[in-house]
Amino acid sequence: MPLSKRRVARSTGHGDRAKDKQEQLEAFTAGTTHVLTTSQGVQIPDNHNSLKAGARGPNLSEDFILREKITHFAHERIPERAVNARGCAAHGYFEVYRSMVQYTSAAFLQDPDIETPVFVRFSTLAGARGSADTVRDVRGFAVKFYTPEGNYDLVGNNMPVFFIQDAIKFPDLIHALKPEPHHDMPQAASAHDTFWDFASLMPETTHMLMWTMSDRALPRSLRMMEGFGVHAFRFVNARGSSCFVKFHWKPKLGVHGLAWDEAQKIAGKDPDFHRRDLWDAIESGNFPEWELGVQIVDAGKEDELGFDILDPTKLIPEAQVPVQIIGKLVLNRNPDNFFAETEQVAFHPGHLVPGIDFSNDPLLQGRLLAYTDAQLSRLGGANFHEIPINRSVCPMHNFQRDGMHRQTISKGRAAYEPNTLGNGMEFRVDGAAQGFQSHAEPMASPKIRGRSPSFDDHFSQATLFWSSQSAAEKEHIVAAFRFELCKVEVPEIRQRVVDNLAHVDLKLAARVAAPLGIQAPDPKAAAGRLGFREFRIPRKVDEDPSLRMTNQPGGSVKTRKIAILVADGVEAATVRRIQKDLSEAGAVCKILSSHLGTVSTSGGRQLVVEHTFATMPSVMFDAVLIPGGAPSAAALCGLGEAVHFVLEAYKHCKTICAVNEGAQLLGTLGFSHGKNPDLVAMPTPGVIIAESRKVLDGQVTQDFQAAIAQHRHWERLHIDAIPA
Ligand code: HDE
Repeated sequence: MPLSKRRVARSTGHGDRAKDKQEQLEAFTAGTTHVLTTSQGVQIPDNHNSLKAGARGPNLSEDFILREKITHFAHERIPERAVNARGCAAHGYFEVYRSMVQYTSAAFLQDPDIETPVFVRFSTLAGARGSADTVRDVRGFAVKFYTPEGNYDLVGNNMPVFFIQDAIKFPDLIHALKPEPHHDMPQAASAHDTFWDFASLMPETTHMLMWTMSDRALPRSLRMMEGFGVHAFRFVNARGSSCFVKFHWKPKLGVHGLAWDEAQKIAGKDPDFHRRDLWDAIESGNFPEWELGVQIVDAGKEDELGFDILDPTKLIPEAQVPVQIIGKLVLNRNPDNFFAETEQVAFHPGHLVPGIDFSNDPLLQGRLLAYTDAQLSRLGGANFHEIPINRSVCPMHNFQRDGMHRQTISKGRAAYEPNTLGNGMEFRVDGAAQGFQSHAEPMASPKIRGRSPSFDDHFSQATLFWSSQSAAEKEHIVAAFRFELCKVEVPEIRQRVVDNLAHVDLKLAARVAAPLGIQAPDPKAAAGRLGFREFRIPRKVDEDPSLRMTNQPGGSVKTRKIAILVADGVEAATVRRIQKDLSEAGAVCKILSSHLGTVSTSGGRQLVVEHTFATMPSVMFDAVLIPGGAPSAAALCGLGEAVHFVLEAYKHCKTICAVNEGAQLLGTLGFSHGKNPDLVAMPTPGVIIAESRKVLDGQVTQDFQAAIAQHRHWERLHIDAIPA
């Protein structure tokens, strides 16, 4: 794997140059060997037979080789994370584009020539470790920066807001969301009574519900989703001046979602869809990239935002405070071992470095309690910072000692400070100006168990999100609410949800309510029932284009997957031309047929088939090419799985290109083809019907690429009528 050629962040001070993270991990990495030994290093003579009293006799308890092997096996599992259990991760680096010295003293944000090693773990929130990747859910986006001043963790999500405002509600939220406790169903899904019961009684969830019911909850790829720090944090510069900062990760490949029907089918066909996609992209050298953006709000200016910056159910609209792009994250190496790295990595929003500090966001403050506890119970003791993936690359000195699984052999007799016996004053605390300085925010308020009235507006940003969506995205949100609520058995819960939604937008609520067998939505009933104030802070912006996923600039075919459907008699020249053009543009083309092996082309050659329709259905691809060749087209038209492939791709609004006779396969959709006047003409976005001579002069691939770069053609009509 290419090692970065540039300078890697290394430790400063103490004369103890730390290795970069990869070198550090290599010191703990073992390959396989042909000589088997016990864990004590004793060679094993026979790994197939246990020790017995005679060939047919009982086992002997002195068989320490058997006992060690079985005992270790019985202890191989650790508790999964209470939330965000399903995850995958990768190594990479971060580099800042320009010094941020004006705002923060954080060393890794100063020098554009320095690459800081990172380990990034993506996850779903609700599902268990073995659940499917493409469920409707928020995604975790946790980044560990191994900086020269210690580890900094930015433990965020792919949505900029959260369900609740105060940490004290987190266990309630998660208990409602997780499978119901009496029968442990459903897995990794919010579409059940307890979740919507809770949500309908907590109007502060409304803004986040709009996000989770949108296509943001169905990323096409982890490489194509944004990340957010969610809370306001503080930057603090060397002079001690502080400003608020919100963090954003912007994917270079754009932000794209799956169709809901597609996501559900993928969950069955390939539950590892997202982790496989990430792994394959990195293995093939298509390193995923994100840019780091910050929204900076000067101290004292936060009151001008129009909402409380400490409220984690609010975002700062980009139309109000633009995002400044300050650096780049590249993931360029897959882990060597899932358990050792991805499972044992321990994130904590309290892993800070000098120059970055917390805000008083009550959700963030509550998180600070939780993460160490989570690691203690998952990783079995207080020394989890010594696990290789969690070690800092800078030296670490303190007098914490001993405990389960301690690795470090600490020399000397003094395990306290101050001391004169531990090598003189080696462990003395340096002057007060060094090390992590908490921002000296003045505090003078009475203790109160309560919430600021500035947190009371639960709907205006939900309305902002709704108003900012394209027509197609609005359709998807309505359909998602309907899907979830049709699964809710208790009608009163369905009613409460739509009554709440009426505070977001009456038309939205009415459309959601239509198939639910309940009364028309009534905003007054919601307010009366829950006793919330019908309170809205006037918004400074009514729409924010950055909140929608469609119509964003910069789409590309890079790493997009294109299926080429073939049978005997396929016309190969167009296949080769389109394959070449698309591959040069960075797309991945695969030849599919009903069987593996080869098909014969119209020119009498053999074309290698890479996948079958059964093992790689259309939901695994972004676009479809149906080449010409009369025998091939006729064979595909007579093959149910090929016809279904095309119908399903059409239903999921994917780009389809049919050449010459290949267009016959579109017959069931009602398209016309020049040579077949019986078919009904119905031009539709993202469907290209072409003649082979135009393919060979390059025009078709240009159109095909432009259509694929649009991701999906959500505006396509009549898709509900497609039986796929
Ligand atoms: Fe977490 N969260 N969380 N969370 N969270 C955990 O920590 C918790 C919250 C997030 O890939 C746990 O090590 C509380 C917001 C991510 O390893 C646990 C509260 C955001 C991950 C925990 C929150 C997150 C976690 C489970 C409310 C987005 C996965 C195991 C006060 C900004 C990290 C663990 C990884 C994991 C607690 C709310 C993000 C139990 C109490 C808001 C990405 O400690």
